[in-house]
Amino acid sequence: MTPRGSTWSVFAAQELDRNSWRQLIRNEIPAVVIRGFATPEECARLVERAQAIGFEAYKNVVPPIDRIGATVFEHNGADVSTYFARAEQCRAIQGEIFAQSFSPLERLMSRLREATGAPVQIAADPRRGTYCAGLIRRIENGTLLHIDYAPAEQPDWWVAQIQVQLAWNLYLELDPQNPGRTHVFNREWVPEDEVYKLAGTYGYSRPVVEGAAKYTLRPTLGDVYIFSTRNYHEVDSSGGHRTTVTSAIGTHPDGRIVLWS
Ligand SMILES: O=C(O)CCC(=O)C(=O)O
Ligand SMILES: [Fe+2]
Repeated sequence: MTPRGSTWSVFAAQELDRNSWRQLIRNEIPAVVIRGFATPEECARLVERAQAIGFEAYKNVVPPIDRIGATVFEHNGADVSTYFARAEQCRAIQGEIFAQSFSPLERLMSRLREATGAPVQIAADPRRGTYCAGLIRRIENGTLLHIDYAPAEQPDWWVAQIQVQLAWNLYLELDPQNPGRTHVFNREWVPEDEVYKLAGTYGYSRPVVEGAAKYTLRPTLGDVYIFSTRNYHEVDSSGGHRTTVTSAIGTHPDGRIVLWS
């Protein structure tokens, strides 16, 4: 049953093509999927290479999340130039890992070009430098209920110009019994929601999604899921390792699609 007020016409991820992309951008569907994006061997190889380099924990995040890469999230506020210095190092590390396995980032960008016909680029601020896109991440203890939306969280950054913000996640390593589901609510962040923000955390309190329709994604190995991260969402704890490659995707007003982490 479709709860009242839902803007989604279906509660399943649609295979990526020009039509599903347009529907996703308009928040008419909860997610798109690219099945068979990577082989189990490619996934295992990338995880092995990432593990050899070593994960680090996000700063000040509870429950803990491990990652390889730089995030704008960890440099919110005045810390913009530190991010761009880190982004450069992270591109080098990422280049090394991808060279020894495969580049999900290049593959994703070409799939988006094919599907949308739009130019797809790594986000670059003409004044400050190029963003890093493509985090390798382990969310194993779940997340708080949250959004990822630059106009709300990084209003002074170049990426805050984007209109729609999405995320792609390629699931590289999952516990088959308990892969850690992702719940996406049909409820977009608005500025008035800041009263629901849980002080000192990145999370929001439950009442913000009261009455909202929910789509639940049970991740599958080697598949990419893309959803709008302006919609409130949360991840369950998983039974074992839960490793992804991920970045933000934004639609720029000039028609470009840009990626960053
Ligand atoms: O790992 C996932 O399934 C989604 C994580 C998340 O919150 C995001 O990609 O924005
Ligand atoms: Fe998120």
